[in-house]
Amino acid sequence: MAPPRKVIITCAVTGAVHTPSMSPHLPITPEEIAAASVAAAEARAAIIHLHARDPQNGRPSPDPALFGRFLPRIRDATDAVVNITTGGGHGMSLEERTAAARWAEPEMASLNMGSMNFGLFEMAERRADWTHDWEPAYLEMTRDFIFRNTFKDIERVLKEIGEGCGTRFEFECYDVGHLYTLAHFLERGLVRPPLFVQTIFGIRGGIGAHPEELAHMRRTADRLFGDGYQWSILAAGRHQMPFATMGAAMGGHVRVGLEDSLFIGRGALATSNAEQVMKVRRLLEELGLAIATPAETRALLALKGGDRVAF
Ligand code: KMH
Ligand code: ZN
Repeated sequence: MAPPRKVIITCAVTGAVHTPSMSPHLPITPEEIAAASVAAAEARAAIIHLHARDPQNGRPSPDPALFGRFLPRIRDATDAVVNITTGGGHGMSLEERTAAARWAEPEMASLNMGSMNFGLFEMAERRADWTHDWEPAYLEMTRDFIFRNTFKDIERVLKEIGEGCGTRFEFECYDVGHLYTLAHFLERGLVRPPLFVQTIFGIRGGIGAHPEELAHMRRTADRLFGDGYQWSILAAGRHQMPFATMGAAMGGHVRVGLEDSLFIGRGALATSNAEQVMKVRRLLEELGLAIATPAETRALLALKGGDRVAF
């Protein structure tokens, strides 16, 4: 019998989409982000996708000094692959968004493959009580906000962080056009296989969380990248676990974490990132799949190794 396929679990522990009033379990301080990451890795997440937040008020922060307070702790306590955002938080400049990755030279960084609307304002409509004034303002401003990722921006990240730091990317593709943009950079020789393609469903402004879109993104990526890519799936909010399950059954890797959904079930907040990792792991194992270790993940994605980072 053939051995089971190895599935990479990425855990995105805090992000820049949710705000502190939405869940008491969202990691905020460097200590909380480090502890959440270590627990997620112990639950068998092979990749930890990281943003930082201002420890005083929980606002997304690009400050490399904050990353510097949790990255060494994660490195010392786990073998997980560290993946640093270059998407940052809404309203940050590209310079700010890339500062932490340029400083840390991680094995992986995210790279968002197109400019788009990225609406978070519906989350502001759903609640009246906020701990911090910045929270409703941050969500509301996305009615009139373009998440900027031009060809020039993408090329700059590829050069500065890819070529410059030996970092490889989680290519964040929120719609079909983003796959074609990635294919364009492949044709120009600015990215090389194996590509780690993170297909994202259910962001307001991106492709919807419908099974037919999952199949469409898969078919298009297959056509454009053939066997030169590893496919991963993330879906926002309540779609997180159903899409992880469907995507894994179709041959994909999965991403979970409180960046993408605050919930563990219908109406029930997840009490930790590790709880979501354990849940998706159970689902994968029930499907007869195996969980990729960090070493297997490094081999699948051709990463430089955890000993070749700058933090
Ligand atoms: N928040 C996710 C939908 C990034 O960090 O570059 C996408 C994301 C962006 O993870
Ligand atoms: Zn992110």
